[in-house]
Amino acid sequence: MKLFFIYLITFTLSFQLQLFSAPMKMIGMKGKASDVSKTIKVDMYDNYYEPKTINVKKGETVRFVVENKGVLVHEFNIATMMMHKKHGPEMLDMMKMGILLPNKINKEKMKQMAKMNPKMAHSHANSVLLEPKQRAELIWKFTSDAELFGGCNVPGHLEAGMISKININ
Ligand SMILES: [Cu+2]
Repeated sequence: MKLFFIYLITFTLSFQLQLFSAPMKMIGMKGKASDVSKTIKVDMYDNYYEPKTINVKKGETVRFVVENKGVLVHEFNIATMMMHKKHGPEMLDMMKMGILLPNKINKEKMKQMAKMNPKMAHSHANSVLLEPKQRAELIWKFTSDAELFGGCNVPGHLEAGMISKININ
């Protein structure tokens, strides 16, 4: 009987996780390089982005060239405010496990932990996580009208003002 409840709880939890991943479609989708019609440069500092406002058109595929010009690890994550709030605790877990250090990402540890919990691999199509001086590209297709923000979910950064509004016209 006890075992049955454990199965039931596990099933319910995995079902809820699927529901949580549903909003991903609400924010758009990973874009194709061949569809890119605009490139936007995003510079990351401690703790803010340049630019603070990002203008895109609905249906447009944008290449974001993100560069970390600060001395801390930063993320550029495209999401709704609700998704940013949910993502924060995941980053805090990464910090507690020693994967995410203030100015460095422990990639070895990240690989080890990801074997047990894929979330720890921190690989999302809608975000990049960069060490100081690193640069990466993110191609995103904006297909929805959801209110989106580029945000950094490294603990404390979003609250400190590391957030840019994305206007979809
Ligand atoms: Cu940050």
